[in-house]
Amino acid sequence: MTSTSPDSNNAKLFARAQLTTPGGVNSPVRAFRSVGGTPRFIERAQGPYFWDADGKRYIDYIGSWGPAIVGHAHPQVVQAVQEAAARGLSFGAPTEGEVLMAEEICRLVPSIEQVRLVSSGTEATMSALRLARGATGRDKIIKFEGCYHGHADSLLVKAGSGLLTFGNPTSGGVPEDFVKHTLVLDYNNVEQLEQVFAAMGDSIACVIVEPVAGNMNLIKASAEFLTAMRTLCTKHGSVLIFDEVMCGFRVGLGGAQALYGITPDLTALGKVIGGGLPVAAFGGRKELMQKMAPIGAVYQAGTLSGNPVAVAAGLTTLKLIQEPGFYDKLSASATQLVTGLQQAAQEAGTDIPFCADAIGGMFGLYFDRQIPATYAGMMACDKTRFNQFFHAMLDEGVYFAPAAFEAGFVSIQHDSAVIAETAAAAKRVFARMA
Ligand code: KE4
Repeated sequence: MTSTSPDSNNAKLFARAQLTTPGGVNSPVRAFRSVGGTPRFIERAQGPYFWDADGKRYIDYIGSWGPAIVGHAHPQVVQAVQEAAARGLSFGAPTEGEVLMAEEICRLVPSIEQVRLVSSGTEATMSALRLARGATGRDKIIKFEGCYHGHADSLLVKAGSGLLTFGNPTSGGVPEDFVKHTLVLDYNNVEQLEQVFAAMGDSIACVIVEPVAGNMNLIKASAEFLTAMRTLCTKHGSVLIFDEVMCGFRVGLGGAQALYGITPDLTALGKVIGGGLPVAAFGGRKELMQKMAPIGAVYQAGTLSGNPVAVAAGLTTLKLIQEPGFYDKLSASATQLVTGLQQAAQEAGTDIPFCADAIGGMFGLYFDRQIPATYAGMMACDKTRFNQFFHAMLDEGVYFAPAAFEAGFVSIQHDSAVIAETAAAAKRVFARMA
């Protein structure tokens, strides 16, 4: 019996799950619909590994899509959660932990003078957008094709037919009216951004961007692109929102804004700050944040916002990532991985176009001859080859993101032996793909 044969536990669980949950999953990407096949139901995880319902071990390069940066089930994180849980799970009243978390975020991300904790990245970006609109009194927002900011209605939108035409919904159930103020532009296209601001800059409430994009595979913003964005927002009184839900504390301790030296007006955070439990946040300039209820007119709320057990996991994770040399080691692992995979492709003697890239603890794999810098470039990568590679590596016990347009993640527990094991598996796989 393999992990996907009809009598496997994965297959049985997937069949059962689909009876009571749409697609059998609680988040679409988990359903393997982009790569095909049977999703693995994870039973437990430890360090860089997790085990599926059939007891097969995988080297995990998803890390819960970013949160597991210190490795799965880190003893200090687990202990903090156990101790917090023993004091009660949720109170619906303020706690000291939330103050400690807010102070830590403001200390580590200097552009954040005040912060509000929420329970998901979607809530963080949705609230930041509402604040930008409330603060400017403007409706129009700019996002970029390929960037994902969660599933708030006005962000589920694809580019309109022309440069200045507003977006069209990408999801059922989103009325045209909900996206008619959303402009979708091309990532890393400075000239286009300048044209739009020249035409309507004074009516733009905000620009929201992933400063390092991880939802169209890994694509890094050019410094010129982010600099132009900052200059134009300042000139026109628009709010610059950095969605660092994924790249925050992932590409470096201060996030992408520290790496690029660009100061946004608002930042959305998530994933790492919860260490695997539901903590996200939005924050920025105090004069903006002061507009939030209960002291301001922009409403936002959440029953479990700042949940004490989740905050305990996040605070412990934030402590661990500040250990000396943490990001040097994390970056070195990601670099060793992408180098090892490229060498594996070359040593296998395959002429399959393949390259890889990394920044901090996140990486991208591209079945193409060059690393893409745009959404169109990413879409030109060979998805069929990726899917073939994905499943062959899964059979080898290596679990990459189940979609060609997702980024991957290492943890501090992915040491050189784990990376070498991955590269050796890749060499066997590339040789079979040739
Ligand atoms: P959540 O609502 O899923 O916590 O966060 C939404 C979000 C916002 N901003 C960025 C930059 C994000 O990457 C995300 C969520 N990332 C995806 C990974 N592609 C989560 C995985 C999933 O949807 O299951």
